[in-house]
Amino acid sequence: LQIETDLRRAIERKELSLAYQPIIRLKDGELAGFEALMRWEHPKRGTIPPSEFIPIAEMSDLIGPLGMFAMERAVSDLTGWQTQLGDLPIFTSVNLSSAQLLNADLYNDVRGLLQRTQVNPQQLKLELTESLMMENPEQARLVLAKLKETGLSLALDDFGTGYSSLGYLTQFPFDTIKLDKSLVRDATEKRAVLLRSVIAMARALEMDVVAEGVQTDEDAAELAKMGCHYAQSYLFGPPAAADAVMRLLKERF
Ligand code: G
Ligand code: G
Ligand code: MN
Ligand code: NA
Repeated sequence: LQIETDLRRAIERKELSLAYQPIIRLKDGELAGFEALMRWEHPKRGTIPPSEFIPIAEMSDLIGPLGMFAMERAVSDLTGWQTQLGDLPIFTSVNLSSAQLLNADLYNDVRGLLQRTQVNPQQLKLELTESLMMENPEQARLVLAKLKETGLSLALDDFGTGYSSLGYLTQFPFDTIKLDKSLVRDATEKRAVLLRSVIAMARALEMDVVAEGVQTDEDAAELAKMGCHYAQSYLFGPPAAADAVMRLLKERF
């Protein structure tokens, strides 16, 4: 596959970058952190979205190096911001493919990165969708537990979509759930009942809740009333490059 060959070279050719989307604390509207989203600027084909290249990486041996690139870049950007501005009360959330959980090196790679950079692990979250987690739940549980021992936290992404099951909330050591935008938008009365219940359940399990794709200030206020901790959506800001984030942080802190 040509695109696989191209992807293989993309890291060393510096065609990959991260875009950071703000995550807002609903209680006070303060910036709480960012989700790091990978971007690929292909020299001939222009910007290729992760929905196209992540599955290709997952089907080859590329997801490991790509995933570590994301984590390393996220940590170095965070370190860079804090070198300029001092310690910041923010976290960065990096996507981890469940295919990476099958990689025996993952835990050592992550631990090595944390030790090498001395980044505060409490400022790092890894977010996973469950799509491949159930292929080998024992392995997934084991690796996630070891990752948590390093002090970072784990978020269950895309909650409320086809794959997710309530069972995941107790079977795996997640600290946070991210409500998928399909569940959050167009909050009809019935959906509000559902949202309120899911948020209450998560809180009872001592998990933080992030609502994705919140469309209006009214919906944000409603979610805050329901006890939802955080929101991430275009309403609060699009994904932005690391240097733009630096300017944003300078204004806020
Ligand atoms: O960036 P965009 O808004 O198109 O994100 C689409 C999806 O791509 C995200 O929901 C996320 O699950 C996935 N994605 C983005 N960046 C990464 C990454 O670094 N690693 C993995 N595994 N998935 C990513
Ligand atoms: O990892 P995850 O699949 O949750 O990634 C979030 C995706 O949702 C990214 O592709 C991001 O660009 C997108 N996104 C972020 N905010 C909004 C929003 O307000 N509306 C919609 N439709 N998509 C959003
Ligand atoms: Mn995500
Ligand atoms: Na999501």
